[in-house]
Amino acid sequence: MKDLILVASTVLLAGCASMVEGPRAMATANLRDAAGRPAGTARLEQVSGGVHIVLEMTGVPPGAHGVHIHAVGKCDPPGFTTAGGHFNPGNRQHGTLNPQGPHAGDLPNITIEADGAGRMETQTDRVTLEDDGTSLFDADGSALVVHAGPDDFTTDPSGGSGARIACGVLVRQEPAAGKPPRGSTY
Ligand SMILES: [Cu+2]
Repeated sequence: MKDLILVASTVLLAGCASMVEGPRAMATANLRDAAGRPAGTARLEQVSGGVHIVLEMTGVPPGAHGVHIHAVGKCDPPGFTTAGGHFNPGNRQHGTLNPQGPHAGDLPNITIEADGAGRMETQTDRVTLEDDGTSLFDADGSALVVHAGPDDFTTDPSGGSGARIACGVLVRQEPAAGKPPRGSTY
């Protein structure tokens, strides 16, 4: 039994050692609706091969809603036009189904259930949280915007997704020293 415990703890230690990496760039956005009420939170994390994004919303009309990263880190209600157009350093057209697309900031729709809550999780290799040409932390920052209707992933410039109903400025989060990576249980 003692041997078994020794083996088990050795395996655990090896597991920990393999998870020790440099701090990963992280960001969050606290979204508010046009009336200024909290509407949800987005968490972004730089991972190998892209940026992992989790968007959780509450108090939003049910149905599918377009979600994009917009080019300017400003969310002035009620129209949120200060967030600018879609984040598009590659000067493409809108839409992952558009042959001339997509914008770097194009993301999947979020589906909101009857209770007004919804969750969208995705990963994109078209943006980074690092210091490079596709960084979301460029000179004027970036914002996450949710629209009134679904994005058709084709129609330039915003997929026919209608008015902007929620917006959150992306804010850098410094990973706490020694904080275990996402998904770790200890
Ligand atoms: Cu948009």
